[in-house]
Amino acid sequence: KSQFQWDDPFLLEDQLSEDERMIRDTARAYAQERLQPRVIEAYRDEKTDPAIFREMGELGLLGVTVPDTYGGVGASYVAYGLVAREVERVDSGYRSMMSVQSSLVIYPIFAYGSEEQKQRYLPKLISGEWIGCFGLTEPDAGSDPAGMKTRAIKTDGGYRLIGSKMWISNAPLADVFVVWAKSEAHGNAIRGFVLEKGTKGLSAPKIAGKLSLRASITGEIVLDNVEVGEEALLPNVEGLKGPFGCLNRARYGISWGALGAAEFCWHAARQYGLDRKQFNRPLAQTQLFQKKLADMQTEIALGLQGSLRVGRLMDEGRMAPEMISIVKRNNCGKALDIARMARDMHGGNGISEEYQVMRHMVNLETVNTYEGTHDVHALILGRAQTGLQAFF
Ligand code: TGC
Ligand code: FAD
Repeated sequence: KSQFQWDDPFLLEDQLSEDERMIRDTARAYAQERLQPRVIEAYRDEKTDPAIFREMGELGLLGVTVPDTYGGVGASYVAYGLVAREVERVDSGYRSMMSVQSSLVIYPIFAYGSEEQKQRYLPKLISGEWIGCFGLTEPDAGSDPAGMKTRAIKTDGGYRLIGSKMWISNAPLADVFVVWAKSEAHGNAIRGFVLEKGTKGLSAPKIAGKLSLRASITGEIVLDNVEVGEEALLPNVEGLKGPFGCLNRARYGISWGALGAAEFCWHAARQYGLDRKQFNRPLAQTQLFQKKLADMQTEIALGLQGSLRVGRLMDEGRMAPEMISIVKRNNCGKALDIARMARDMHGGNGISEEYQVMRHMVNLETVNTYEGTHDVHALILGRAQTGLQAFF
């Protein structure tokens, strides 16, 4: 009989290539040695350390799937997912910083940009010297980005951008802003623009008072008649498929990341149950406690296999966005359930910052909401199997 490995029930490790394991180990060592020691304070004081981008960049964690021509690592989407899992094992906010930079800023410039844009932006974004953000959501257009009001008006030699974006990760620290707007000159189609910090009329005030994702800074983007040249337009995409093409990658990464946070909570609950005695025996020796651990183990093991499969299909060029909706929705929802359960299993200690499970739980509320809420992904999957549109 083969040995059962409680923390890797389906032997995920065996399904990874040597390169993927190496990248994963680099991310794990960085996350545990450099991020874990600062997260409790960063979260408590709502501090985002910009040095993290450069640290990740030095290790190649920001351009995992980008070819080395632009400074990337040229590795697989599975490797990218493994990095997200390791970073989010520490904090969803740190993974958020990484996934916005990689999937939502580097990717659109790589996939839709001109050669000049790629040369100008990619090396500095991949090294972490420049920080990027992605502005799609607006105060009145969240789940329905087609309802955006931000517009680009044609000028001699360029565009004038008017509007505002809301809930934008990294924005107050950003050097580079990928912003989506309806362009009058393109029949009101949604187009992407790459803006630079310091451009007149562009500002990014911090959103204060967040009770979730506090280690990752979030802001608005205000576009008050921002004048840019033609070279700011992303030339090679038009319509919502532009931002959605980026979201596919970020959502996929989140499906791995959320399970990293869930694994932290599961392992913490198991250890707590082994260490803590009530009624003269370890909590882990009670049936209810063991049932909860079994549920956590099962959902995480199944979820990881799902993300691995979707990653392999992405690497083979066979991904359909609905596959990503399945793993983003399910893994985030399950991770949130697991974090809530782990919080409960820690009793009173579960609310203390020291035990960290409640921080993960509160973070996962955001992770379940951004990049398409749990219910929006249900509607995407409902439409795909019935052919019926239920959004409106
Ligand atoms: P719909 O009619 O479905 O599609 C419009 C056009 O887009 C194409 N498309 C896609 N292309 C590529 N990948 C996908 N996943 C795509 N989904 C749709 C589609 O083929 C069509 O193309 P074309 O050429 O025919 O025009 O559009 P809809 O308006 O009905 O969309 C509905 C809905 C609800 C699915 C969509 O709007 C949606 O996904 N809403 C959720 C919004 C969202 O996810 N926002 C995320 C903002 S960014 C963020 O949260 C970052 S947090 C990051 C962090 O900090 O980690
Ligand atoms: P709404 O769309 O108003 O949804 C509210 C509720 O209504 C949800 O439960 C939703 O599921 C439900 N709902 C909506 N439509 C329907 C429907 N048709 N049928 C049934 N139920 C429905 N955006 C960016 O562009 N860039 C970023 O970097 C970014 N970072 C973020 C960071 C944080 C910390 C947060 C909280 C958000 C971030 N977002 C970002 C925005 C995020 O993507 C949106 O919050 C999300 O898409 C939901 O939009 P909304 O908040 O407007 O909620």
